[in-house]
Amino acid sequence: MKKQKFWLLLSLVAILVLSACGQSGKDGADGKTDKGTNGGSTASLGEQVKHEIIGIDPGAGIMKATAAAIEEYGLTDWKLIEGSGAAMTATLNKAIKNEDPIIITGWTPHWMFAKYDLKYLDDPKKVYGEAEEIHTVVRLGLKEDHPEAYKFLSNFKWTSDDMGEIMTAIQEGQDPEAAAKEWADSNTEKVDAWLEGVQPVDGKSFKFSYVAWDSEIASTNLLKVIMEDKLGYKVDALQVEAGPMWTGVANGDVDATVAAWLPLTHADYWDKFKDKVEDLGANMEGVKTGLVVPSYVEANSIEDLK
Ligand code: PBE
Repeated sequence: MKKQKFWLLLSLVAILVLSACGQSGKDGADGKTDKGTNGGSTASLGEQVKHEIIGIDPGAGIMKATAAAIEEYGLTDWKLIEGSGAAMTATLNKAIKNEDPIIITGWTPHWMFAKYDLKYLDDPKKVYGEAEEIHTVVRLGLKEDHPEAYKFLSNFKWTSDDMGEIMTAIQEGQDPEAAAKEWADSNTEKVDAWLEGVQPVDGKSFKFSYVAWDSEIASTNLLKVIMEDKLGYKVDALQVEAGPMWTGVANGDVDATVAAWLPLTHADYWDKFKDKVEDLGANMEGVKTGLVVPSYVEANSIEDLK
């Protein structure tokens, strides 16, 4: 009888110990307690984000660059998820609220760098290029047909801080045109410099093409309100995908775009259309694209994703 009790007790202890081990093993594996914020995490960053990079619209140059990065850094398990700029920032916002790891395709200027604590992953192979700029690209014949707009667009040049002010106002809920108007009203010195020597017109029509990237929503709306309020144009801002944005200018349906990222991001479009458009040069310098993560994510380089 005594012997039986001993064995019963021993097996009870064994069951308790085993189930406790099983429990802690589970915690480590299901990823719920692993935020990838510090050591001690068992799941790799890749496992935690299911080897997904959150991308944007498929026509964006950054999607092509990211496909090249996956190839060049040997990230064979990784997938690039298509979506849109708005879907990407919504996913980012949710991840940051939960302090979950996430990897997105990002770019500067963008309001997300002011709102969240983010970092670019280093790109030692320079897959995302180096000195990137945003160019103003116009249709052939614009100088003859719209000399005033041509001159104004040739003068247009601003900084990422300028653009950031409009982007942030829009992100905080202001209507894009209203945010652009407010910026133009409080930056008259800059606006007047772009308008120098440009004669107003009498209700001529003008068409921009752009993509619904937050940066381009800001720039295109700014030019629309200035050309309408100060120069008397009737401006149409056509929101399309990146391919049609370039095609429209190349075939003359559209007068101009201020959303051409060169030399790298839109290199494909440029190679295809360079003989059918006129490049008025950079309207902004020092812009950037790449893979971006919240700063609490441990990785610092694209190479760390392998
Ligand atoms: N972007 C913003 C665009 C250009 C502007 C970086 C998302 C692109 O990748 O084509």
